[in-house]
Amino acid sequence: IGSFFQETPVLKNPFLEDALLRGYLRRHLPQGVSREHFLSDLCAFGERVAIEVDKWGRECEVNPPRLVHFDPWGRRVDHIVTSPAWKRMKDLSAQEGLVAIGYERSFGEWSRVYQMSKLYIFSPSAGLYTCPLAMTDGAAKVIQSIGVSWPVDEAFSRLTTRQSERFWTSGQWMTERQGGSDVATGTETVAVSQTDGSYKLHGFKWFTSATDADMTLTLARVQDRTGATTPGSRGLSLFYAEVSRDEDGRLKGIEVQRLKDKLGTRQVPTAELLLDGLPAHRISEEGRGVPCIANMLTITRIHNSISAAAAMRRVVQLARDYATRRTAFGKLLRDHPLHMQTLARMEVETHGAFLLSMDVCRLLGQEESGVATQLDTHLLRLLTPVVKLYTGKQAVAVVSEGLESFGGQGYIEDTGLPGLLRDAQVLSIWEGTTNVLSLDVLRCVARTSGMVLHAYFTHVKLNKNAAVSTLAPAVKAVDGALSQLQMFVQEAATREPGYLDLAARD
Ligand code: MFK
Ligand code: FAD
Repeated sequence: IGSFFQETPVLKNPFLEDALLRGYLRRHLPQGVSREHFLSDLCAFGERVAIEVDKWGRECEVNPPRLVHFDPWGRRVDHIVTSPAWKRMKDLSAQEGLVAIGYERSFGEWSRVYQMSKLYIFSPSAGLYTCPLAMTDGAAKVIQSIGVSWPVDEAFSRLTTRQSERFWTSGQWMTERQGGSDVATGTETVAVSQTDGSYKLHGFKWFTSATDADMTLTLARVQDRTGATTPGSRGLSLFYAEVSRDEDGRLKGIEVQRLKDKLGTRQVPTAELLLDGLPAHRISEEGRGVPCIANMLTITRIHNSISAAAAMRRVVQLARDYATRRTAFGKLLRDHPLHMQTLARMEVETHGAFLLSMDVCRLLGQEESGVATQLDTHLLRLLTPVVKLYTGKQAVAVVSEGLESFGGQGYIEDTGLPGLLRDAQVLSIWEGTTNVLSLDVLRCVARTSGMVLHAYFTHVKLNKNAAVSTLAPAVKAVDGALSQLQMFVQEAATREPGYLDLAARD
């Protein structure tokens, strides 16, 4: 049986362990009482994540949601049964203000940086509860931007509350069978107006995530008196609907066809829904559904980027810890220059992803608190699709490399590591694929007659020195790893003539 058992990698307080996050906050946050509150809250939350929440996240993965179509007596109920850990994540999210902080704005223009720092710490341990939180945040943003009034005022207060018993999450039902990227052509769902001014929706939504949500925002085409609808984007309006049950326990106007069997994100219920007279309220002007839901896309894409950076950070943190515990060829992994070079490269990617994502959060906070310049607003518009598409791709590459740094154990399910890779793979697909986001970059360049690019180059010029000092630690880390590597190659060459030629060729 043998007597050796490998020490496992240990998750320590992800705030205290993250010199990059702490350094960023130290450099940017203005001095004052709130800064201390901000940092001590992050530290306490980091402790909670490491000790308590991480286990719940794992439970969400091993105890995924399931769909119960019928009750024991044959009545249709369509219950999505989720794990106790998933429900605990909901309560925790409210109590920790993971959506609320962005709307309370107690930290003025820094509120989004505060909120996203918490989500960054939370995300890799969250059992993907960050998915409903992203959509909840996006829905609150849409409601706020159209002006809060009946019937969505109550919804807004529930989406942004810290009281767990009142807290609601929202879905975002856009994708239909014909098109998830091209919703303008792909949306067949129709809205039939009712005498009281409300609507009933009829259609089929092909992907709806976190379908245990309390409400949703969704797109549909309003039918005129003859039953005709307007095709294309101009025919789409935005609707608000609550997910509720009648007195017999049946979902009102919804049938859950099935839950998707997915590569990853298994913690999240993702359903196919038949909308069969779902009661709804139109909340955009008729035909303005797409530009209205674009506010939601901005928020969810920023959340996506933070999740991507956080996944990279987590795998690097664990791999670094493991390198101090695992021995190969007579020394710890951390003493192998080649292994350190691999970790250094992952670290540099993570730095880049983090800094770009956090800067976009900073711009969002500035815009929302009314202190953004025109340049900042243009930058936010340009960088949102860029950061989402770039970090989505990076996360897959870095997490995959991260798994390899645990050797065979990186491939073993109950280490929790494979789940990180599965969940990273979706980051470039949902909320707009890479190509679709590239086209969004061109869209915003065209719509602003190039002003977004002008803003970008002005920003780069203004921040050249700041960028150099921010990147300095990363450059130093790479330099260190490279000189270690050089020593290693030289050592090998003395031991084995001819090795140098081979290494140079590589
Ligand atoms: C851990 C984090 C997790 C996050 C949660 C994940 C849960 C999963 C949720 C999902 O995946 S939800 C589904 C997400 N779906 C998408 O992201 C759709 C991808 N497709 C696009 O992004 C298309 O570009 C889009 C449907 C938005 C528009 O395509 P069109 O029909 O070709 O748009 P068009 O005609 O160029 O623009 C229509 C209007 O929208 C224009 O406004 P105007 O009419 O006023 O001129 C555009 O300017 C506006 N618009 C489009 N994209 C915009 C935008 N406005 C602001 N920002 C944008 N990004
Ligand atoms: P398509 O649009 O058919 O795209 C197929 C390929 O074509 C892609 O590679 C795309 O990049 C490329 N492509 C498309 N158009 C162009 C173009 N003009 N130029 C170049 N290339 C192009 N949707 C929701 O609405 N709500 C949800 O809650 C939700 N949850 C999801 C959960 C999961 C786990 C997944 C995987 C998806 C979820 N989606 C959800 C759907 C997701 O948003 C869509 O799958 C995504 O937007 C792509 O749409 P599609 O699947 O129709 O692919």
